[in-house]
Amino acid sequence: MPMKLPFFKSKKEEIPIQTEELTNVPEHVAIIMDGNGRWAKQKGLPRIAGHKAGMDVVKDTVETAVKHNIKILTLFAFSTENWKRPKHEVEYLLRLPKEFLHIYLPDLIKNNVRIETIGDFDSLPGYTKEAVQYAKEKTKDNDGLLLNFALNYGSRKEILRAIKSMMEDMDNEEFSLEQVDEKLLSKYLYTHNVSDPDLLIRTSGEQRLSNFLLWQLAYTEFWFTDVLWPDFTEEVFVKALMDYQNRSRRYGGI
Ligand code: V07
Repeated sequence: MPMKLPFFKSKKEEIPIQTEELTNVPEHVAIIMDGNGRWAKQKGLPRIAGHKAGMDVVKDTVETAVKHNIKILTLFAFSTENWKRPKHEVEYLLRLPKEFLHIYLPDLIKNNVRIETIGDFDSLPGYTKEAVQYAKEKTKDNDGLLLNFALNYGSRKEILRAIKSMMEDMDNEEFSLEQVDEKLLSKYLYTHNVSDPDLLIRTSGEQRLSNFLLWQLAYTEFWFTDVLWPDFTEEVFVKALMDYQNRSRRYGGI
């Protein structure tokens, strides 16, 4: 008779990780990575410790996205409103792209990930621009996951910029007023080369858009969780993907 083994249950095993392939995975997932400051406060740490923890969760999230065959992942990393934060916090945040890439770029290249950004790139500090530009160039021919960072991004500014640029082109008689439609305006947005998100995730319990992708989210499914961004795990991500799968299954049944 075989000896009975002691029963172990690790914390990780309490929630089984989805190993079977998900069906109807969203092609494009956008995430508002909120709750880093609150996470740090709860632990009695400075806010920047939350941002650092959040950065490592970005890497895990990219791996989950690759694993489940998501094609585009757009992450809201720095908004045009974030400049209003204390100077030392802004500087810390804007050093994170370089730090992230220093640690993880080789892995991203191995995983066939292409890095892109949306937002006012030119107004970023040199140390941010140089690191990100280098990563964009290094990964430009990769055809796996498109990892799209919203950096110095604000949706109303994006739409205004698009309209101004479109009016300039109309002045130069590239097209007439009658030709201006949704499709044409879309071509002037930062997101001209990507499809609209299928799923938007926002962590940390807030249920607003905070000037993120206002035009592009017109038909997107929204998914909110109270989990703070540094606690966002594969389990939580897969739960969002499964809820998305169930929602679209219902629509399909009608
Ligand atoms: C930032 C970590 C995630 C939580 C939200 C705020 C703090 C990764 C990047 C990044 C950006 C561009 C890039 C490579 C990495 C990043 C900022 C903040 C400004 F090419 N995380 N992360 N950028 N946080």
